[in-house]
Amino acid sequence: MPHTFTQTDKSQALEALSLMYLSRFTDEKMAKLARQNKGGTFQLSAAGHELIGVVSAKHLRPGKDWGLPYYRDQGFAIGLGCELVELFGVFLGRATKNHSCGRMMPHHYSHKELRIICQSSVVGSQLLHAAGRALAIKQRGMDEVVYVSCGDGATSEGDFHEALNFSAIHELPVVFVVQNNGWAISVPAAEQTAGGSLADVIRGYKGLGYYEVDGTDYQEVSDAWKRVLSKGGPAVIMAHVPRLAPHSNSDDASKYKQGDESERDPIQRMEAWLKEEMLAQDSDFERMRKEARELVEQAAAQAEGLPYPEKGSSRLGVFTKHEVPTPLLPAPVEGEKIVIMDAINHALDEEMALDSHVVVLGQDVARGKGGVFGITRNLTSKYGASRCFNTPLAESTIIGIAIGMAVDSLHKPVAEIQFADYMWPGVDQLFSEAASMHYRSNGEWQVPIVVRMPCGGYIQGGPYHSQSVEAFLAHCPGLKVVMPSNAADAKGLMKTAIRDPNPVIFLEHKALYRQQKFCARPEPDKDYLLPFGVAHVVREGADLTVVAWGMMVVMASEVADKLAKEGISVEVIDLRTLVPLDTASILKSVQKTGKLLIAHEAPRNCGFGAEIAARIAEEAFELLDGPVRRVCGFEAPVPYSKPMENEVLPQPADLEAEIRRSVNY
Ligand SMILES: Cc1ncc(C[n+]2csc(CCOP(=O)(O)OP(=O)(O)O)c2C)c(N)n1
Repeated sequence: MPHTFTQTDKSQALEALSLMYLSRFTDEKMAKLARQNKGGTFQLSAAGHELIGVVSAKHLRPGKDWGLPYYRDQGFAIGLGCELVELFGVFLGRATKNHSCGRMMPHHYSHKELRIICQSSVVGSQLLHAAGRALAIKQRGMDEVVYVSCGDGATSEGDFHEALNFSAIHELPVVFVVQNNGWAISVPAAEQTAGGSLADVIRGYKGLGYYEVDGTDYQEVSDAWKRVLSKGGPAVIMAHVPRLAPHSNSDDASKYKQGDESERDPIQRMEAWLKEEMLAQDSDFERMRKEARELVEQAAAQAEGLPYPEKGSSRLGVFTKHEVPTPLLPAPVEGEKIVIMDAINHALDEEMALDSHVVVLGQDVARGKGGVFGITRNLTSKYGASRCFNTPLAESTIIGIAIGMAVDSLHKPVAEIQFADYMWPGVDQLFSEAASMHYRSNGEWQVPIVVRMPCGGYIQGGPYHSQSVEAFLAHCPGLKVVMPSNAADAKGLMKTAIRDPNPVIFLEHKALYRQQKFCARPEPDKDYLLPFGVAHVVREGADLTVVAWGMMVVMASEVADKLAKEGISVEVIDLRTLVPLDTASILKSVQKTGKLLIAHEAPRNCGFGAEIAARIAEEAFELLDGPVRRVCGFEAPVPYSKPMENEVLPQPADLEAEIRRSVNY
């Protein structure tokens, strides 16, 4: 017995089918273009996934709600309003306004006006961005929803579970759609998930809605969406779909997959259902298919006519340009001195007072505790629980949530990683996501986050509370890396970091947090900003240049003071920021002294000193009167026992010996 459908129901269903045709024919056309060698080489077909994507898109408000569709979610992209000509343009590597302008492989969607947040190739990482975006929405009381999709394979990633957990804790307006085709390339569900189903695991997250649907059934999917939206809060829609094509056009599914899934083709099922309900007939489908094919052909032809991205453009857009306004204020020379930990706390406090979008997050950062070093103390009581909040003990969550909050370019999350040694679970979010999103999206999206990391040794922290990680961070394009050595710089650099539209890593040496002798300084006022990329000549000298950062600045200054009494004149340069690097100041100094020594705490092998040495050798070989030398940590984890720690980390005596050796060369 046919149901009763309104005219709107009918036109919505027919529109969904038209969009599904567009997606299917786009796939077919792309496959053909790839064979014809027209510039597109890589394709991930969405065949089988069209209905779940299209129907999901039709439940969102384009430009208001947020979308994070994964690579097989072409139906969603087309359904939300992405232009076919741009999808073909990306496929052919041509210049397009949205979707990366040739930087990403096809099917990695990014569209600022449609609020499709730039997608990477890392499966599952976008799920935390969705949760972060939903948190920002909820905190601001906005009537917006976040949609995020992934495959069933991606549900094995930790980020999937971290995102569900975080969304359930905060009851966020986010819908996770798992497009479950039973395969992750060649790995079947049984080898992916214990028992083959995550239903019980997901239901275990209290407060999270769970809806399991046949993702090829128009009514089931529509009903699930209606229930999800009317209930509000976080939900998972587990949609079972077929994968009608191989994983990609470089995959041969016959090597691992038997059987034919065509009877589950969502397009055929949709046509059959429309006929059964007497909403359409064969002649309608023929007409709609013809129209869709024409649109696809037109778009492909138009895309073939698009130019390639401009010559030289591949080197542009790693960072968003940002300059600290001039004139710069000088640091005060008089006044009550503060230590580095106070300076950072005051910088956070002042920036939070100035801009309600500045938020602080991390493990233990909230309330009276204020982080294990007390840097964020008092910020919750002053600015409220939504401005300084604890996260679960999960570094990927901390950085992923910060990214999701920041992408509206309004929020300025300042995330704390409790110890730099524990950044590694969050490094995927940092390196694969935050660092490159601006570049990948051709400047469409920015990630203005600050990630604070207490680091360094000399406090008997042992192998997991002593590491110096700056070289790893500086190696990743798209991250700025800052490390102050005194309180005035710490305040000025932190305020600049918060105002910078790029991801900034703020390294804080634990052993200097309360150091008085060198590090305590009169406190600069609230307008004091220090630009990045400007090294500071801590003391002038004529015989040798020592380049250092963090603890080594303090140590080098003390050793230089001692040697000055013997008439050895050492110039000490504090880099303050490693990225950007002030090579000019080093060159200027070496021009005067002819000798360069680089001091760092991290192990010598591939340390940041190697980079400086290489640059000076390349650019200023003629200025040198001797070899560029390094005083570094030994290539070992930093041991706990004090005598052992002393052997691994550079000591004043090591610095002194190397300075003497270089000066006497
Ligand atoms: C973190 C990560 N590991 C490995 C890959 C390589 N890879 C790309 S797609 C894919 C399979 C993903 O399967 P699933 O999530 O089920 O989505 P489907 O392709 O089936 O739609 C893999 C392993 C990747 N992109 N990211």
